[in-house]
Amino acid sequence: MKCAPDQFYWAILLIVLGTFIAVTGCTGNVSSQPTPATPPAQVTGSATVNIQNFAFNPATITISRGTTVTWVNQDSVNHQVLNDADGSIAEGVLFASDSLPKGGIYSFKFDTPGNYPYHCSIHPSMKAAVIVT
Ligand SMILES: [Cu+2]
Repeated sequence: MKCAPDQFYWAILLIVLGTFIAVTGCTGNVSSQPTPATPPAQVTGSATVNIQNFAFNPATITISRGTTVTWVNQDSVNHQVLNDADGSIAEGVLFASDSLPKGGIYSFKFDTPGNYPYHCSIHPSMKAAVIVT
């Protein structure tokens, strides 16, 4: 009778150990594999650039890739957003709005990191940039 409790505890201990080994044995293979480099989380947010007083506000906006930028024309004159010519990339090839009247909006989703200078084709002095990280 004195031995019974000890045997009981040993049995429990063996079951717990066995379960522990079984569980860690299964997951051990997974965790021992090299973890593939996970890309930065793709943020699918949104950002707004106001076009006001013949200027883009903010003039430089930094966003995560996957973010959609929406330009809103607050001026009473038309503006047109399009990417600058940059190396082999021609003006307006990456993104280009129509001529936006007051209240007009244009949205573009930036999926690739980089610097995207742009301007207003109607008023070339209006320059700004989107930086995608
Ligand atoms: Cu303009």
